[in-house]
Amino acid sequence: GCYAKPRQERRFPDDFLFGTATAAHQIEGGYNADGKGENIWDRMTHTRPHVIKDMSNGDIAANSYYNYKRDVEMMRELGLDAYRFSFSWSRILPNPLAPYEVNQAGVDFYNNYINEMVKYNITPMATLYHWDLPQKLQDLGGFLNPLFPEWFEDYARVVFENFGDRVKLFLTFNEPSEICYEGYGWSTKAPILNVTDVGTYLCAKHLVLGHAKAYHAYVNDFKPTQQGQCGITISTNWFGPLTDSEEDHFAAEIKRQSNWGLYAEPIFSEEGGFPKELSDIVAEKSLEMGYKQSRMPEFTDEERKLVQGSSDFFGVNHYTAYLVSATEHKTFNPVPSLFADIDVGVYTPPEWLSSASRWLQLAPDSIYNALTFLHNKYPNTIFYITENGWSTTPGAGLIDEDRITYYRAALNSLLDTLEAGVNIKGYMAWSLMDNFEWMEGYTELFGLYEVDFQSEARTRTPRKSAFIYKEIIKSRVIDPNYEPENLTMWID
Ligand code: GBH
Repeated sequence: GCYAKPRQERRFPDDFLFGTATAAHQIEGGYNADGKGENIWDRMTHTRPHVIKDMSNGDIAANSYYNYKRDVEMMRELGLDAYRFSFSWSRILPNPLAPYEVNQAGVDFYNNYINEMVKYNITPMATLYHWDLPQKLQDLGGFLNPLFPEWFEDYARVVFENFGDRVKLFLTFNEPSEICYEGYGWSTKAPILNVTDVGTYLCAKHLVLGHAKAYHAYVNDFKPTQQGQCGITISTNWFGPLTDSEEDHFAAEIKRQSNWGLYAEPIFSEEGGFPKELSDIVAEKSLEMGYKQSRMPEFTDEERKLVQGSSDFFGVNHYTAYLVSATEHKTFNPVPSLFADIDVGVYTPPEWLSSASRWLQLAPDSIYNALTFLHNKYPNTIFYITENGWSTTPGAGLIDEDRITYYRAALNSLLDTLEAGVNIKGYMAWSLMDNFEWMEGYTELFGLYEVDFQSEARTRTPRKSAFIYKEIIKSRVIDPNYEPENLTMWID
């Protein structure tokens, strides 16, 4: 293909942060170690193991709870500037309703992890919530309980208090749409509630309020001394029109509003609140169906103001693109539901290179398309790409040419985007190592390092892509011809 164009003259800035990303439940294991409480993934995988493709779980995963020194050694091997990881809420607060009862062993674990990074000049970027809600909060309704924003603020304060002296880049939530749509409005993430009519919309409101409360807690009570930044990560794949028709352009816009606008608009737009056209559609369809009010809740003026502008930067998880049609490629959706509300079809051209994941193809220029769009919509915003990566199947081995093709194409698209004047300060590759891929268990692997899940030690071995990424980080240039001499790793 023509994806990786030789553009050796183009350099990444010296202060650009290259990193990798992981999430607590996907790597840590130690699911009941040293006082950790139960979370929604523990509960779901233990009581309904068949919902996971290979009936696996995150009980041990890559065992990073015990292997964190090796993890940091891998970061040093790659020469990373930064590392994105997440805190496990239930490891820090086994009783999340009693935020003064901190589990010291959990805090010690994150202190050790962070200290080890900082010792080697690796900038920690920490997510407060990457999908592992304490089960007790789920028993009370989780994100659908109007008290959720307060619970989240209490937890956020504990995190800022304990780690904010060393962590200067905080993210409140990872991927609101996957939390709200997949977990509450559908059934492809815990807690698989499948409340299709209102689940996504109610969750969205409480999530952005929780984000805003945590943000203001940081700005008012921690930022003055800690001097860091607090943002949110939203999964922002590109949705373009299938044809140039007006209908397809509108379909793509509605798809964007329902996929990431629901969470980005209230925080980053001038007007605040949920996206306009989508709100109108949901309100109209709700009334038609006999609901007393829109299935999408309103914000009070006070709430709207609290949320508007509540982010120092925009974290983008970007993987791929889809083409959207007003008429073609529609699939069955329950009525009412978010997908029935928007009523559009989504298409992936078969010529795009495919990964091991059904939803992940190499779409040309997708970073450029998504990030220039976001930049035009929300001018003066600082962006970080907080995830981007490629999956292979177990047994595919260490020579991962497709992953290399993907990373080179993505990073070339990122250079195009920087040249277009978009302020992107860093890039985190997903993932440092193979890990528990949620509903897919261990059947789709995203690691630059392979993890041997059969070995007790969970031995980590660099794939070829690790050497390519290392060379890009070091040289700040994408050399399409670079080949490692062998697959022996070293620390520079
Ligand atoms: C990220 O989610 C997550 O943050 C991370 O934890 C995860 O390991 C990583 O990416 C790799 O998946 O089309 O119905 O099959 C990516 C989010 C995952 C959202 C797939 C859309 C489509 C499901 N995307 N999902 S479907």
